[in-house]
Amino acid sequence: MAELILALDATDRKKAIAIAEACAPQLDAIKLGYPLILSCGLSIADDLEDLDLPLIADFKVADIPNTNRLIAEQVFDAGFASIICHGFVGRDSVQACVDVSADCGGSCFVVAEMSHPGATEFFHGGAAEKIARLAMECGADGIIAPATRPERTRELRKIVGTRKILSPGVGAQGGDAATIAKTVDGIIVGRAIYEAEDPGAAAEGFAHVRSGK
Ligand code: OMP
Repeated sequence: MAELILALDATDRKKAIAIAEACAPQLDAIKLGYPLILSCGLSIADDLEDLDLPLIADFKVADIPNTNRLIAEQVFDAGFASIICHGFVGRDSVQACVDVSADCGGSCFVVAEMSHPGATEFFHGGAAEKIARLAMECGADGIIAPATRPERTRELRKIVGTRKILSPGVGAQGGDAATIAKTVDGIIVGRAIYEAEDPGAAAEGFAHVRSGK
C-alpha cells in the first residue's frame, strides 16, 4: 500500500488548479516540476496552499553544492515540503540539498534510477545502487525509483531499508500501480490523472493502492 502523489505537469495555471482541487481528496501530496513552475512561477505553491497537501518540488537539482543550496532555499521559502535532487552529481551536492531540507524542516529525495527506457544507459551496472547508498549516507529522506522496473526497485529497497521510496512511471509509462505499491511508500502519477476526462475520478481509481485508506 502506498501514498498517491499527483505529478501536476499541466502547464495552464487555471487548469492545473482545477485538476488539483478535483483530485485533492484522493491525494497524499502533489509534485510540481519544470512544466508548471516555468509556466506559472513558484507562486503556484500559494495557489495550492488551501488544499493543505504537502508540495514536492521536482527540479531534479543537479548542480554544484552552492547552487544546489541556493535552489533548495528558494524551494522551501516558497512553501514546498520536499525537494527532489539528482544523486549522480556526487556526495557534496546531495549533502547541500539534504542540509537545507533539514534546516527548513523539509525532506529531500534523491533520484536513484529513472523510469524511462533511456535510464538503463547510465543508471545500470551498479550506479543506481551506489546512488541509493550515497543518499542514505547523506541522510536523505528517501529515493526515487522506477515503477516501470519493479524488480530494480525491489533491489533498491534492500539498500534504503525503512526510508522512503517514491515511484514514478505508473500509467502512461506502463508501470502497474498495484504491483509497485507493494514495494514503495508513494506512487507518482501524472498523465493517467491530469489528462483524464475526469481527473478526480481517475485519482479515485488509485484508491485501492493507498495506504490506510
Ligand atoms: P507521468 O509519466 O505522466 O505519470 O509522469 C511522471 C512524473 O514523474 C513526471 O513528472 C516525471 O517528470 C516524473 N519522473 C519520472 O517520470 N521518472 C523518473 O525517473 C523520475 C521522475 C520524478 O523525479 O518525479
